[in-house]
Amino acid sequence: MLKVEHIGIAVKSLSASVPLFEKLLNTNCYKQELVESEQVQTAFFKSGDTKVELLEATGPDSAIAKFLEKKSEGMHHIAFEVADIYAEMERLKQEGFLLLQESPKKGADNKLICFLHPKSTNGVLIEICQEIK
Ligand code: CMX
Repeated sequence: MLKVEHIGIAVKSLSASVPLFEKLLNTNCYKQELVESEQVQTAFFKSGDTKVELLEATGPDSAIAKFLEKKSEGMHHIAFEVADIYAEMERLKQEGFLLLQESPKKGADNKLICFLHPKSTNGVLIEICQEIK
């Protein structure tokens, strides 16, 4: 895997958390994006070579709504950039990790993404992602 592409943080309210993270990181949110398929509104910040993604649920069936119900606000996932998501998914499958998608899906920030179930990764939700060229 090439690098930590972003860290996802579940929040109850972007309108409250965006200003807080702007203060914390001392940089402006550079993009907000709705990902309808995931029922999330996202807000992105740059931190050096990586990013922070804040995630607010837009519907009750969103993974973020369920996460907030069970665990409250906090770190939701770590996303690693990969050079070839198809090859990496195959490798991870062969290694016994539990992939949540059979094939990559379109995520925020112009990426193909795939998640690994936290039960197979020591309780941490892992995303792998590759920029769509
Ligand atoms: N990190 C760590 N553990 C998590 C987790 C997370 N983000 N989300 C759920 N879990 C844990 C639950 O607490 C639960 O643990 P226990 O069994 O110990 O109570 C377990 O995983 C539940 O697993 P489940 O019953 O199979 O499924 P859930 O309905 O809770 O869904 C998951 C969990 C990871 C399968 C689901 O959230 C998912 O498919 N996530 C991928 C998609 C996603 O997260 N989209 C939002 C972000 C999109 C974006 O970045 O743009």
